[in-house]
Amino acid sequence: MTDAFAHWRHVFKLDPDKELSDEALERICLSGTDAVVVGGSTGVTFDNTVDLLARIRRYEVSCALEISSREAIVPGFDLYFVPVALNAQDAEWIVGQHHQALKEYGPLLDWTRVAAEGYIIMNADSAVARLTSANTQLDDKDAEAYARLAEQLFSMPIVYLEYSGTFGDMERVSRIRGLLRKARLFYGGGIDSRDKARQAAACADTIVVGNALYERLDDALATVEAVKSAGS
Ligand code: 1GP
Repeated sequence: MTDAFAHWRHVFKLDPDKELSDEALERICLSGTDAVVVGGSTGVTFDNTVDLLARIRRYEVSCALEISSREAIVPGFDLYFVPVALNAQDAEWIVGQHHQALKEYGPLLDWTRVAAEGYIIMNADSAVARLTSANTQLDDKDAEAYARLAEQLFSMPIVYLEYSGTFGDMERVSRIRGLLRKARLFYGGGIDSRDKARQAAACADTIVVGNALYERLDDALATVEAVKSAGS
């Protein structure tokens, strides 16, 4: 497994199923973010993933693929994140898809570029929650138990608190970070301003900015500087 993400503080997540102009992509890739992650819950195909990778490769920024569909595993990324939806009620998204993918690609995989992400899905109203039938009715103890399960039982290098589409409970984010010893805490959801970026960066190791890129590009780009100036 790789730990190339060990010092990332800020990440932009790009959805291959959404349109982005060349100019916007250039601003994103030259923004100073630590990495660009390509991923999405629906409509991700081999073709739209290859297209986006080729466009990102014009720049030097690190580029990871978060594998969401086994039809869309594209070679040529620096890193591959494999999400495991810990609170999914549909086992397809815990081990099912992964099992099928490894049946097909297992012998070809370069494991030095792969890292598992233990996802804890918090927003019932998000595409990922619907897709995985996630049980999002989690109290603090539930969320903490999932974080321990990811880190201690499964030795996952990343715990990902996914509030996709809504800004989360920063106290909870902070508490979970406090109990992790080795795993890195990724936080994503609703970061669309400098202020929210700063708040989230104070509570998580790495913050992920997604939707705002498509809705409020200037504000989304400003999150990079907000995180860098907040330090580590
Ligand atoms: C989505 O966690 C990321 O997977 C980012 O969430 O799109 O709400 O920024 P947003």
